[in-house]
Amino acid sequence: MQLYLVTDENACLGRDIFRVVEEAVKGGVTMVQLREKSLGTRAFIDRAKKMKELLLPYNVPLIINDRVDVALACDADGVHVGQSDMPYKILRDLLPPDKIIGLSAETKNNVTEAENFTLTYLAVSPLFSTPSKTDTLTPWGMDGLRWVNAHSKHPLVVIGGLNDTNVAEAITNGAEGIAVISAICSSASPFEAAKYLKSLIHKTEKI
Ligand code: TZP
Ligand code: MG
Repeated sequence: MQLYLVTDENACLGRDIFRVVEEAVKGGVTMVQLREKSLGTRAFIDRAKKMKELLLPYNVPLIINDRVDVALACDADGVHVGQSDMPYKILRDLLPPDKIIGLSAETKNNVTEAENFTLTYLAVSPLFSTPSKTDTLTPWGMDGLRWVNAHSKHPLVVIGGLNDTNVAEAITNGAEGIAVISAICSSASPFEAAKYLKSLIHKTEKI
């Protein structure tokens, strides 16, 4: 989950979503979340199956946003849920135990409650405000990230406004994973963007 690409077809500048994802994976993306807010169930499953096939040879896990049924249907590697999606306890019962579960925390209460859960990662969401998702609560900011890091047992992913100017600071303040939409999907070269972000992550981890 070091460099975690979250898809948004609308952010891909008219390019084919599979091409964008494959370029990004070649550039160093380590996990992909298929996030589809307007596809019907059948189209979502078709796209998820195709994405899984694409990612398989690269050994990159596929996470499905929101929809446990879609994740089960395509045997994805896991599910990402937010605070208004399926509750953790039900999700845990529905998913095979080896599957990845990621949860977004938007408030301190969310973080405290998540201490009772077994998660693969907790997403600090949003780290910064972003045009890619506007129905969010107050951004955590770096101070908030430090607070979460001090109060959570889970590996942390940061999402919202991450780009080459702030990944290093996010890692220094406790992020294990950097999740992005626009910094890769809307880049002129998703390959180069991913490669550069990955190099910044590696450089920071060595310090
Ligand atoms: N959840 C919280 S912020 C966000 C999501 C899906 C959007 C992140 O997009 P970007 O373009 O990387 O800021
Ligand atoms: Mg959701």
